[in-house]
Amino acid sequence: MKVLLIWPNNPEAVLSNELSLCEPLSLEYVAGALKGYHDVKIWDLRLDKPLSSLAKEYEPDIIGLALPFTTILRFGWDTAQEIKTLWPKCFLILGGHHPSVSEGWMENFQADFVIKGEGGNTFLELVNDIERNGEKHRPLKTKVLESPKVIDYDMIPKPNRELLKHHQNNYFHSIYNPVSLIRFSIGCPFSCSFCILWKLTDRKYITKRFDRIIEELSEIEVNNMYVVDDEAFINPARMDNLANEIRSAQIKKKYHMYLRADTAIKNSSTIANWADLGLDSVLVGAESFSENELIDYNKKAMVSDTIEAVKIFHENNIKIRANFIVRPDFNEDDFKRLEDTVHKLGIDLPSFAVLTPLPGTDLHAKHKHELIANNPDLYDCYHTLFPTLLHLEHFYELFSKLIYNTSKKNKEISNNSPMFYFSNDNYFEIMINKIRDAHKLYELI
Ligand code: B12
Ligand code: SF4
Repeated sequence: MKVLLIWPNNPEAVLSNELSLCEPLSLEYVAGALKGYHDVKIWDLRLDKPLSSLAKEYEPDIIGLALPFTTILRFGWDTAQEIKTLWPKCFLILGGHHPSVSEGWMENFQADFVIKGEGGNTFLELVNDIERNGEKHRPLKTKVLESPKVIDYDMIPKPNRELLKHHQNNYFHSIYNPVSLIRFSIGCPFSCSFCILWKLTDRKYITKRFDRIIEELSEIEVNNMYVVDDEAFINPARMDNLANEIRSAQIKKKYHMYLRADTAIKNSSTIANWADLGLDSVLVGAESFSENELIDYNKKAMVSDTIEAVKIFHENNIKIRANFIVRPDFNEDDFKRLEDTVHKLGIDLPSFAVLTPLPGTDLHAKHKHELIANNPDLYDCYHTLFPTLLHLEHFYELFSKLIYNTSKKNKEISNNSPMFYFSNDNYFEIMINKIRDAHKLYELI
């Protein structure tokens, strides 16, 4: 069967394609499961021609459309409509993070199937069934298929990165240009109230075999690796062994990874080992400088952990991006305090997320009836869905100033200390303006 996998574009995203544009690893995983059985093409609408041009030369049997974020839904609806118009006989199958965790706003799609969870194997079975049964396999209304939960990484076929090799130099993230994405593990044993990731594996930490990791790393040509594990260093002994394996395979790359501050301070020798291997920067969820807020988020960490972790990272020449939560009940003093503390800490790039009840989280379950808007566009952590203490316009003014004042601009930085994350000053300013004007979005609702 001819299978087309589509990654949609969100031209209005606050974190725009000019600031970060990553390879659709999810679709490479789905394509990996189909490899050798079906003829697959991946179409990245952020880089490739519009679907109307593709339709002139290509007639797929089945289309898989990714819905990776809640914020993509509005453009996802438009893309699904276009697919139905261009290829009316095609089977349309949806998958990705949003439909895996939520039914919210999904009724607007006229898809044949929705696959929840890790997609590859279930997608392959479905494509095989459609090949066998043809039109008879089309359900009268959208049918939802639930993939079995991952309990062992060996269940998941290797991603097929060959299909997007022609774009490999177009994908970048912050200072990592070009970049390639990889997973060493899935899952996290913690259970922060604002986070969904631990629920996807029922708090299990599921690891990929070393030989599979080495094989993938050896095949990837680009030097910069963005490791998209939920918490990469949960098992430090394993990470030390992995570092040794990568060293013996003589693979030399730079790594950007996610981890908790307390993991770093408890395992400073593992961090030093990875720094030696090429760990160049980390993203740490600092969240707050209030112990009570950390308890409220069920973070199971202390404020002092962040302070100590910054020292460990800097001793090892690892750049640190730390994320802080901006609460809707912030007053002017809270914004000022957060700005001052972030300056004092010496974080290379602070980033800020408005407390967001992402679909499927405990936070969402607890507060879903209190939200001030019912608009998927706003689930990007740059907008509030909770009522704010300050007037909305003032809240966004202070929020945009906080980001602006704490982020170094490229023009202020010498050549040997390149900018981290906001890789382009002009698009950074556009982003700041979008946040400052965000209060206007609520008038449209
Ligand atoms: C890397 C990443 C990014 C990258 C971009 C990724 C990309 N390729 O473009 C960057 C940094 C740019 C980014 C940005 C954002 N991100 Co992000 N990101 C991730 C992260 C860490 C990894 C994604 C990934 O590659 N996973 C690995 C793949 C293999 O897993 P998967 O996506 O779940 O795919 C599997 C299944 O879902 C399924 N599947 C997926 N697609 C399809 C399609 C079909 C047809 C089928 C059948 C199955 C299927 O099969 C796949 C393979 O098994 C995830 C967290 C996570 N652990 O997933 C957050 C995550 C997806 N991001 C999130 C968010 C909120 C955002 C932002 C909206 C907010 C922000 N402030 O950063 C922006 C949006 C940017 C934009 N322009 O629209 C949330 C999404 C929550 C939600 N409900 O929307 C997540 C889950 C993190 C979180 N906070 O919980 N992100
Ligand atoms: S925020 Fe980080 S530590 Fe907390 S549950 Fe999610 S992945 Fe784990």
